[in-house]
Amino acid sequence: MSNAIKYEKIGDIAVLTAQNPPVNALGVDVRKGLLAGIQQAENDGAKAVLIYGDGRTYFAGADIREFGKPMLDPGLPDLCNRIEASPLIVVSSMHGTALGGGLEVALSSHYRIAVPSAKMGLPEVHLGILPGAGGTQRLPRVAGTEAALDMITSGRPIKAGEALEKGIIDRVTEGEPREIGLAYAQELLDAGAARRAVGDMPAPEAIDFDVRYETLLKKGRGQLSPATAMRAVQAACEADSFEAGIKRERELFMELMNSDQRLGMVHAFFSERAVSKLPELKGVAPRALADIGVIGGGTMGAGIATAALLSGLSVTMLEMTDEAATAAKDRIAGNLQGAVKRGKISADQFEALTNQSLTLATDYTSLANADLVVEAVFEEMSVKKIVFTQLDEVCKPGAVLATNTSYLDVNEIAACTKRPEDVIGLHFFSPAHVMKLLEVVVADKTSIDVVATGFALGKMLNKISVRAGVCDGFIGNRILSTYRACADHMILDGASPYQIDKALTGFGFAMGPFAVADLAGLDIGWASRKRLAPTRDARERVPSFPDKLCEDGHFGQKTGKGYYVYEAGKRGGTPNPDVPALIEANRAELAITPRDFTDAEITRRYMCAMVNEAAKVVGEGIAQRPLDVDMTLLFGYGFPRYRGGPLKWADIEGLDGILADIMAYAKEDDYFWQPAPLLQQLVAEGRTFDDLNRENS
Ligand code: 3H9
Repeated sequence: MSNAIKYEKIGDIAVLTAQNPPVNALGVDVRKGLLAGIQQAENDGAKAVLIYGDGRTYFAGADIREFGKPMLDPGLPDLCNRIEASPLIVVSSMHGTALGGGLEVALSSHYRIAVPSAKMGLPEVHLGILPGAGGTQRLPRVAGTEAALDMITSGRPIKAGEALEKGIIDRVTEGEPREIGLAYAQELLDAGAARRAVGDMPAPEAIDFDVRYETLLKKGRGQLSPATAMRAVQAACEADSFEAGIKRERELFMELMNSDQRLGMVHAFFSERAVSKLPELKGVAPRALADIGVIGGGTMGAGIATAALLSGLSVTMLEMTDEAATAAKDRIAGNLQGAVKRGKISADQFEALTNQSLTLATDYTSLANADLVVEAVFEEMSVKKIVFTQLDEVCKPGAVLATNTSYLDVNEIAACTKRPEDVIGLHFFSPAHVMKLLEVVVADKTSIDVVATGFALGKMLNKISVRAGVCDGFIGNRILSTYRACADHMILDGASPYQIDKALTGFGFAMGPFAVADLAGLDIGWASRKRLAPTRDARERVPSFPDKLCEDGHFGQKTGKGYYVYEAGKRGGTPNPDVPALIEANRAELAITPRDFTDAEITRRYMCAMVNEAAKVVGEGIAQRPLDVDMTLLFGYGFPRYRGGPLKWADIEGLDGILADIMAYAKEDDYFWQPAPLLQQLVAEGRTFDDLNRENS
């Protein structure tokens, strides 16, 4: 028997206990142990088998680290079939998270019981695959086609109570999984209950699968796993036999397992967890966080305050005047009302958060007791310096002083205080109570426990926190300005903003760069261009059409007009008919004869620009690892998760081809297309960005 499964016989019941912390993943040792355990139970004369997990959970699924490696016997599908075929009564008792292969083992058992807090689901689509151990065949047989499709294509787990209602489990009982499982198994034996194999149940009812397939593909913006998983459920309904359905599931599973999308999504799964685990923070205790100050109650400050309140922190909101403070409170209350609507907080909690946890202030001395203050005032160095000078005067020793700047030099801000070691950048993304990304910007003198505190705050606020070094735009906005510049160059040379947006949503981005610019506000880029103008290299190609839009007062969605025209009450916009003339005028000024671009060329150039700048960001140490860039783009910039991030995409695409294209583009513009030294080095050494991830995690 393997160490991962403990075998005992208690009366007529053989007990198989999974002992594979932290989540009892179904790695090869667990699979071997389960197989041997079933065999031994049958040899020992047991009448029933109980399967449950030690520690925090029943099996949380197949061991994702085994993906892409040669499959070691016994495979999970065979194991599930073997469990189901056992002549003994097999009972699974679930707690924690019975996910993926875990739920598939439970569905192969003949009876299922769970504690009320247990959650269960088939989240495989989020890893770019589909349930591959009978889940697409067995779940619709117990829950019906629609319920199964919903769970399988969304990957959303459900609670035990709902699983009971849907017929996925037989009983929900308070208690320890071992005790309730043993009692249930004994009760079944005492009642002379029959073995009950889900595979023997009738096939579920068919629906119009072709229509559903198209809907799923469209909804997934090119993500294949939900639509392909649906085809496997279709086989459960339409195949000649259960075995034929399982065979079809296997074919589709292998198709996805061998896809680039699986590589991208598994990279995203592990990177999401690795990103905040910095080697330098091991053993460093963060400073205490209970009271937070926020300066500035505009959209950003109100969003940060909302996120802090929702995570249980007390917030003092500092504004310039009573009226501005009241407006800030209204914004926060509006955000919190959204949380009430979504069922995240109750009406009573809303009252407590807005009237007890939130304090309004117009005087800096109100921040004297704050453990951390984050400013979200106007993006202008002189304004930031005034704020930090005042904070330096009033804040208690040890308070963390944070700036939410998106571009400015955090070293310069820190230098205007007498405690630069306490100063850090916390770059939130708008709306800050919704967007998952937080860039923790570490300045030259920031002390390590302040960095740890930045990450601790990110965790409390349920953010994906990424460490960034100081440079113009840090990780995300620096890369954004490069790929946006590439898009602008393509427009000067003949493409339209609408073709570019379409090509990039076709690639899987949530929005194209021009729709994003309209959403963020065109004035932001305008201010940044003006700021950089004095130091700009004469060789840089800078278009004038974006400035013209701003000069005419068109800042995007907030003014109703930008690259698109927005009508009140309507989602999205339609192309602004004034924009082509602005672009043509700009081309005429520069004596450019426009040419045609294919969508493929647009995407390739855009991605090459993104990867090249990302490689510079890693090479210069602004991001410590390629995965930090990938998570920044995924959680803050709408990069398609199924592609893993720009540097994972680059690895999959082939770094040598990308470098060759950059060199070819450099023949037209050798200032913009300067190849990143790190990219050149990796190509020369035949290594990948993922090699760097492995070396630095
Ligand atoms: C599948 O089952 C395929 C089958 O249909 C067919 C096969 C033929 N494997 O998230 P946490 C690690 S696909 C390996 O921080 P939490 C995780 O990386 C699978 N490792 O904890 C982390 O490691 P580290 C379907 C795994 O409490 C540590 O465990 N199942 C796996 O916040 C703790 O994880 C899923 O997709 C795994 N399956 O959340 C479930 N799971 O400490 C994926 C976790 O080194 N897992 N690890 O960073 C989850 O959703 C969450 O981990 C879970 C716990 C909710 C379970």
